[in-house]
Amino acid sequence: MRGFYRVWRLVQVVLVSSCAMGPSHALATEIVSAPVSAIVNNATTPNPDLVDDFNDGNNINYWNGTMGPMNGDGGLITKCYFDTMVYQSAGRSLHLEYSLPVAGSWSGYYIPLGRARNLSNYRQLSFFIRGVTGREHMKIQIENASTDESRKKSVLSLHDYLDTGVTDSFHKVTIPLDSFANLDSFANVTQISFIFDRTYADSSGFDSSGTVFIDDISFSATPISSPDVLRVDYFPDNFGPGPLGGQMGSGGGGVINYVNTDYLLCPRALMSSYRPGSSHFILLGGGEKGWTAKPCRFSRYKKFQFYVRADSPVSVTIKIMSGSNLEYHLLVNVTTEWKFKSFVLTSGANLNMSSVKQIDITYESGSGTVCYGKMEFSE
Ligand SMILES: [Ca+2]
Repeated sequence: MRGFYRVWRLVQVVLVSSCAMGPSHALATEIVSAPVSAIVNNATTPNPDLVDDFNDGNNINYWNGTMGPMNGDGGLITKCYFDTMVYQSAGRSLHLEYSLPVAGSWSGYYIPLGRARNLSNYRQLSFFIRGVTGREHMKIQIENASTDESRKKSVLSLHDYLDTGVTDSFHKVTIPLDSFANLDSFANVTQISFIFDRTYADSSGFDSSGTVFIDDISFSATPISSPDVLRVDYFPDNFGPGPLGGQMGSGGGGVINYVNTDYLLCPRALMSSYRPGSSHFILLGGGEKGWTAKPCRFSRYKKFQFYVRADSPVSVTIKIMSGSNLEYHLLVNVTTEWKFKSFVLTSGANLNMSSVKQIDITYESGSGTVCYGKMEFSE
């Protein structure tokens, strides 16, 4: 991605004026072209979990990674360290202004962690974000140093973890590291990236250009809640890949729609239109372009739960699938009222929670619609 750097520098000369549209002193923090040796990171690291708060206004974060913008396939981006739009009352934030003028274009910002880091004791990644119009979008990617090309990157969508959506005030985004399910290890993590993707914007009705401010990127060993949950999907967008980074699809004539007219306690619901023998699958990991589920170490989680209702009563079989072709079948009786369903998951003859790969929803008979909301694993 750094191959784009030379092109980026040319683009930046043109775009830098858009950064200058802010307060004039904001432009003074634009030092992307400074040689690394000239940058002195003289700020004292506030705490060891903080990757960067951007307060020192330079490209080297507290974990000693040199950060920068990236772009491709026609996407553009410009960045500043902005000192009037910050999460805390003082300092600076990362200001990213992206433009994705053609189909397939993307841009982003990479945040290396200095070297391969063992994050095994951390539970979550968090940062603060605000936008301008409320129609901004973003993806978050984590990479490791794996030799397995198919498992060294995991990319998730911001809106799967920001129930308010982006607004013109700062919101904290917290993502369990377990959600980056496509990664095969957290013992060798090398980089975080923020990515703006035209394909995703188009599919979910977001603007193709926008501005976001990001602050206080941090890891934490503290669980988000007790019991902690891992989102399978809350269905906030029209994008197939969900909060665990895998694809969703249908077989046997089943149809999936994401609806905001029939929901409970979540932004939207998954509406499943079924007929005898139809099914849906949710892959865990595998990425946006992959169709192979990846075994995930979810031993921490003891339950699978969701909200569900149907247009007429129906029995649904949900299959939790794990390595060695194990399948754990849950029989769910669905009524016309929204109900919360929670099932205890126990590793045994039919399930291995250290290699969970896929969730299948299957219907043996009948036809109609079933809506699902807030599907998750829970401790
Ligand atoms: Ca800051």
